[in-house]
Amino acid sequence: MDHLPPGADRVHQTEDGASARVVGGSTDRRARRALVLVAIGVVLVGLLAAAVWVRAGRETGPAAQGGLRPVVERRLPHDPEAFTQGLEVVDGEVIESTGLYGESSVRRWDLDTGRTVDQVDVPQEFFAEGVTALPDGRLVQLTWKEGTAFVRNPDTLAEVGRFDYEGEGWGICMDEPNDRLVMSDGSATLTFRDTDTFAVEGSVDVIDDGGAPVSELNELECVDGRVWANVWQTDTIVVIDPVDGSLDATVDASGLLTEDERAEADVLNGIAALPDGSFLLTGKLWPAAFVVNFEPIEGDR
Ligand SMILES: [Ca+2]
Repeated sequence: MDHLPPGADRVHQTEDGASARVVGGSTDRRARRALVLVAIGVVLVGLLAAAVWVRAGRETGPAAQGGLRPVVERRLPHDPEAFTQGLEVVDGEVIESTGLYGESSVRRWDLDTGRTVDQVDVPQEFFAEGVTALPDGRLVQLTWKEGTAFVRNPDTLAEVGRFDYEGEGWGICMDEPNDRLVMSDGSATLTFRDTDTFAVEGSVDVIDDGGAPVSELNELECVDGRVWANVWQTDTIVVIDPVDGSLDATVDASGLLTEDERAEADVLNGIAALPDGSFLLTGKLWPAAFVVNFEPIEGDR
């Protein structure tokens, strides 16, 4: 009804009111449609504002903080046939795990000369991955898709036991302050494991300063309660706060190899802390390893 006053109670209309209800219903639908359109508009504007905010944050905000780069203190030879999957320094010697089916090994080499002192090959059905030392000194060496971790005598490198686990094994390190192992599987999630049973105790999702997951976490190194992780297929190492998965710093480790060396080598994948606070870095099929310290990248906070 044309004369139906705005806001009139349509439920109490008479016969004409019936048609008024129809007209009124149509008006309601238009109003609802308008409301929905306004709501959609508000949501779209909100999303646009959020995207601009996130983008601005990535360019000028926290994502830029904590940029580090390695300063090479010493270069030493590394077996260019070693497909490095794990690197750890124990009592001044390097323990390295190498991968690939039929070529996997665990080896010990001299930190001064790079010379391999001892090597034990892994059965060919296993693709070895990360390695670390348990609190009692025994080594634990992961395998990629086999669900088996070898436990090894640190003196002979011989297998003395095994742990079984679900999913893939990539990197592993011993988080001594928290008395737990930290393990990566190529995703953005780090898993915490019991040092006696290898049972999962918890996990954390690693995120960058914009809140995006940092996946492809590979070789690990636990240092003073932080977890350093090579990001697979990149020259980037991230420094993770395992309490909330946030990044403390990002290392740009590009430029260690010459262009010629790089052409023959595979990706960066080996990080081990040294007792004096420096680090040992290398990569898969790299002809060299580097003792480095990290310094802030100029312009970063
Ligand atoms: Ca390591």
